[in-house]
Amino acid sequence: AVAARAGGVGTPYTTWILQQEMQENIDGELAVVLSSIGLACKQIASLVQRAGLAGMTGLAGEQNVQGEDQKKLDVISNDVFCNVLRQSGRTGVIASEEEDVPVAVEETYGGNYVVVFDPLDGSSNIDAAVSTGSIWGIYESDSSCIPDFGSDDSAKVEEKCVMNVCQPGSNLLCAGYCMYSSSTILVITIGQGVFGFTLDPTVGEFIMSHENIKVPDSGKIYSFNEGNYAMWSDGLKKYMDSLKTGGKDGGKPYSARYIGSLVGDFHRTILYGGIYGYPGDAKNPNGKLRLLYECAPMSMIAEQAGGKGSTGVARVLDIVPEKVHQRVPFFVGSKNEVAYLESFM
Ligand code: P6P
Repeated sequence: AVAARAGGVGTPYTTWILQQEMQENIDGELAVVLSSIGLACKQIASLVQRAGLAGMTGLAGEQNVQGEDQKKLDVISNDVFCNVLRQSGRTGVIASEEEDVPVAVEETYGGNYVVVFDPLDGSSNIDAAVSTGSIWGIYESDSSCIPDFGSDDSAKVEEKCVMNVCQPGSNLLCAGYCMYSSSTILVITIGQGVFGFTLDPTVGEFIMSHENIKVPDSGKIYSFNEGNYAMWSDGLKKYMDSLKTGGKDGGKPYSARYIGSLVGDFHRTILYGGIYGYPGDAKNPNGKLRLLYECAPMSMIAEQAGGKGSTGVARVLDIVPEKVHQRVPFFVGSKNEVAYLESFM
């Protein structure tokens, strides 16, 4: 008889979820949400792979709450995530980069899960077929924020939903991303290490390819948009200049790698080591990336893999969001590079 693998390389994502439930690392409700997210990622992977063919590149003619032109695939990917989460019957509130305000899923609302996500980050790269990704985080619903749909007016419902999603990243039960690149890789943590699953298109299932990912303690790669150098703080300029002459311990200068798509830059950083950063600058003191559905989930993954996620002066996971689309300066990757950066800030 083939012994049931204990969740090692080669394990299908669906099987891994069931194993986590059997080992009581997650409950049945969360297992359903994780499975639904896997479905959303497969659907988006299929759309992204065919974007140029199915006439889905180009703008959707609208702007999102960030004032960014929405690409057709942004809108479609958001619909995909919202639909699978609603249909999972286990999601109470969803907050998306593409939604102005969090959305209460009324038919099942009540003590279920809060899911925050960026359905297709880096979508400005779609027309050039550069890697993009979906990012998500899952929280326990805060029972004190559950609207009373019978008596609360829409403003009260919205207020309670915002309170429910504005939880510190340290509360995250799960964080993950799916990278749509030369291969489609779903990376996830439920608080017990980080696992990577590569989509096998011949089977239509994610298969574990990376067991217990660990970020190297150091890595001589930095990933910043140096076009913003002139607007950076003196401390950050000194840090970057140091990396170009070997960094804290000297030696070989660091290499620059910048895709301009968070999920691609992050995935390379946790596998190869080094640091990815999107600092604040004179024009945008809080940088560009959003705390709730980009920096916090990525920081949970980084920490679970032995790395660090920092604003330069604080641990990202300790920050309590005040607004759903709040931005923070973001530095993530090998603990030595991030700690060295913090010493300049
Ligand atoms: P810049 C993509 O638009 C994104 O949100 C992240 O995926 C990416 O890391 C960053 O912005 C790139 O920003 O200013 O370097 O083009």
